[in-house]
Amino acid sequence: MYAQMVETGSTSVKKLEAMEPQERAFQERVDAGIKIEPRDWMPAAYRKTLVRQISQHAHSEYVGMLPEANWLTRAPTLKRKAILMAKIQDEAGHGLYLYSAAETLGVARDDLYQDLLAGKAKYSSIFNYPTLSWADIGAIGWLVDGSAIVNQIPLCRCSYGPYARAMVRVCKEESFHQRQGFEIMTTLARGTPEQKAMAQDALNRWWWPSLAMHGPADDKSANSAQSMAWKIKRHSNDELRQRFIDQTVPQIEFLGLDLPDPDLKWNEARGHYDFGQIDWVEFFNVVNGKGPCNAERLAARKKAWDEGAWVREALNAHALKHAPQQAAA
Ligand code: FAQ
Repeated sequence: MYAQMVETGSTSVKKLEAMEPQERAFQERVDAGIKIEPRDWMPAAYRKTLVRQISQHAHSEYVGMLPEANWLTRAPTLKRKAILMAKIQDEAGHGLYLYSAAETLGVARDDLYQDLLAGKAKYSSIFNYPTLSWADIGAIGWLVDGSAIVNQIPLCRCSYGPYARAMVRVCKEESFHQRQGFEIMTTLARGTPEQKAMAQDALNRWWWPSLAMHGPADDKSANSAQSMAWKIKRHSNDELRQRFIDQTVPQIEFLGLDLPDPDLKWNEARGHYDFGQIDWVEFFNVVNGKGPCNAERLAARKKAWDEGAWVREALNAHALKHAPQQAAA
């Protein structure tokens, strides 16, 4: 059983025999693949872990709109602009599903969001890098949404029902995002030498952050062991990172671009690609607020929140005005 097996990272997982009856019954339901729903009893730490992961995921979707929004006014054609606008709106929608899923755990969306604005909550490291050229929009769809899909497909089988169900639709939309990114890269890679060079530069810059986005190596991942025992996470960070690399290298070759890492080589014995060292110092700097765009991203979200105050006030006034009719109905 998972609860007895998993022991990675810096945490160890309580064994089934050591659990109180209620917790043991909960773990047995999880082990049997039965979904946990909002009104079911759950250990406080399971609830806390879900709130942490789902809210970080929601914040990532919201902040994640910003790097691509930078190119909305400069998309090369009207069609590209319409596609990009639809993609960015999808990301906002994903944020909304995820905040709703978090709310089923008894937390308030406003509180979670205020933690983000105050710089107290984490969001994905990947969104703290700048989008310097149009090719970056291709690279984000291809590599960032590509990484997100590898991570999120297993989340469709997460033990917590509302999170798992939200992920089903998110993954369908992410799949469109990944394809539109790859299509931009294909067009550039088959274009003029300057366009191909732009695609190569974007690949070189986004490759390593896309690998790091899967989280710290397993032996440094504080939460993995327990999250896997609870079947919130179905695979470790390193497993998903390797899966992403294995599926993406042939796509780089298809595009005719150079590999962004000289150590990327197929390892026949492992049945996987070997790859070079990820810069974990850079990763933790970015996670701790010291990445190239952290301050800019939070300032943009704060500005949007402040400028939306009148909308929230109007909605509240409208709701108050109609409350008596609604109560009567
Ligand atoms: N960035 O113990 P672990 C997207 C933190 S959505 C920042 O391994 P865990 C769609 C972690 O929170 C992208 N922090 O943690 C899109 C923990 O800190 P804490 C977001 C990170 O939770 C595309 C500490 O390090 N996806 O891209 C990162 O077991 C394009 C130790 O790590 C999700 O959120 C990181 N990369 O595993 C949108 C998916 N990695 O909280 C717009 C759901 C780790 O203890 C445009 N989340 N940390 O203080 C997950 O699957 C997991 O939370 C992991 C991390 C795998 C991200």
